[in-house]
Amino acid sequence: MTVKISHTAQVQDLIKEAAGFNNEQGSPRLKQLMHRLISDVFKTIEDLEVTEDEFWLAVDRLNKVGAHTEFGLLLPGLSMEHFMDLLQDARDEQVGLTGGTPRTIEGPLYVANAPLSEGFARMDDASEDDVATPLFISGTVTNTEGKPVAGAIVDLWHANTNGTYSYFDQSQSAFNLRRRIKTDAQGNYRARSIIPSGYGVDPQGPTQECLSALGRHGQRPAHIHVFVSAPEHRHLTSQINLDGDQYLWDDFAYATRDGLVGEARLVNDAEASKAHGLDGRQFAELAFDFVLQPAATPDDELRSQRPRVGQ
Ligand code: MBD
Ligand code: FE
Repeated sequence: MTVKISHTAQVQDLIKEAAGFNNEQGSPRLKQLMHRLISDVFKTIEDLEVTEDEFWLAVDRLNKVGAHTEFGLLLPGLSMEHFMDLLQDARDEQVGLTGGTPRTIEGPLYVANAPLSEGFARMDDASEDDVATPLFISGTVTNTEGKPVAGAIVDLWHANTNGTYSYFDQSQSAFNLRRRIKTDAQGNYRARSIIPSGYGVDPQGPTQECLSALGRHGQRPAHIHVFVSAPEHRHLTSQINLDGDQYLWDDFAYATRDGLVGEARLVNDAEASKAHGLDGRQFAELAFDFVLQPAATPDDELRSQRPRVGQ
């Protein structure tokens, strides 16, 4: 019978010491979490006979992920951000909190404090007028009883035709394809934008290096992110994933969900095009409504405290 070194009293004491159990300073919560993490890593190393070379390779790769600011990208790729949603869904169901638009992951590319407008916003800076298909987005925010929610903030962000996001792609203008729109008295919001392309992980970066070593791609379907918030309603973090994309149900970040698929319907109608101020060319329409749950506590109205750009 082999004795597990990680289970000996000596190593158990060592883990407690390393996690700060032998002092009165610091954060009790961090100590609890770190104790568990160190224990699990030790078990993994011992059980799977992790070699010294593998251990230091992992350290090097984690350093690279951090140096490229890609932890917010790698972890959704390893399904962890989606798992947080699955956990919250299960907790909600246990207490009978159902209904409303499903949540799905925020992802790493939000920028806070996008320009705010009433009822309507044009989201694109016209820089892709020659190559992009104009997209008219519209919908209503209601509560779970079907009543319109006036004054809700619909905070939208999405990629350009290259699949890249302003701020992170410094070649784009500030807040391009990022807007906050307040719903009107009927709960309606409208936006003019462009059809985004799907997103792909930087093929040269450490996240794709890891995904490739797992035999996986780093592609997301074309999608539009959204936060919807309103007084007395529960904050919603979600996305509209566009129907017809080859990655719709093969998303490296596992964000597509039933109820979150939208159709950007192409319209070839010169009159309708001109009515939109276009020159008669093709455009697309996307109708998408959001249903908010009631907030049980004031905290429910707020998004997570995740550190974000721009706030
Ligand atoms: C994205 O655009 C995205 O939405 C997610 C979840 C991860 C990486 C890029
Ligand atoms: Fe995205």
